[in-house]
Amino acid sequence: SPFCALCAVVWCLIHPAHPDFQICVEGNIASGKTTCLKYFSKTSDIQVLTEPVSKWKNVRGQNPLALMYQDPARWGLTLQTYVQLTMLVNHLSSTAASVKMMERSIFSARHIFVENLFRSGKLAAVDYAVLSEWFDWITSSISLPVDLIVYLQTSPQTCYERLKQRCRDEEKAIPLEYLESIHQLYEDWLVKCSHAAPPAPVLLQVIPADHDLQEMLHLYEENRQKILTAC
Ligand code: DGT
Repeated sequence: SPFCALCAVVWCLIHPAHPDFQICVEGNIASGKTTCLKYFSKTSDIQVLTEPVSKWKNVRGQNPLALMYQDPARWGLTLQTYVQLTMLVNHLSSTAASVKMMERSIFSARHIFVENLFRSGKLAAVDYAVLSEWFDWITSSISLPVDLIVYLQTSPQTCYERLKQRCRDEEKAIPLEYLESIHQLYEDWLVKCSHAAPPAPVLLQVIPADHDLQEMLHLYEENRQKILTAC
């Protein structure tokens, strides 16, 4: 009856479809997350959400990503505020698929990138405090479940070479040391669990990701079954 159809629409609006299983793909800059997501996007019933990097390069005509690389002390807070918003949107986006796979997360934005800016002296203590307050409030007030983290573990040198090859304008000035710091923070966060706990309870799947494309596709194929079993 029309009444039931109306009820169904209202019910769907109040309870947007949540996937049963949420996966975040994590790893250093140019570790191959996009290739990994592209591979899994071919699996039926997995919805893939890529990192909203195009938004960071163009928000109402402004490019906060480029500004952050030019002058992190001035624009770090601006970029991180926007990254946090776009990540929150991705965490909350509903999907009809039973598995959602997203590139990075609000957690790595905070525990890797904000932390790195602060520890390298490029984020003022007050900016760090404000970003941390936002993050703590968001993650304690809103349910952002993550069931599995796929960590693409690379050497910073490999990422540096891939970065030079892809030649993105914003990333031209990234030195090897930057990738080394990001790598160290990822290892501390996900492998040693020493500076912040991963979102709990979460499964961790580490995939060695220094290999060439062909070998990586092979590894994804091998890991696909493990990941789908975990779901
Ligand atoms: P992939 O596929 O592993 O090569 O990864 P991409 O290039 O698709 O994405 P990724 O992780 O390299 O991020 C794009 C750019 O955005 C890169 O220059 C790093 C930067 N980025 C990502 N998240 C954050 C963040 O939270 N803060 C800062 N400062 N930069 C970020």
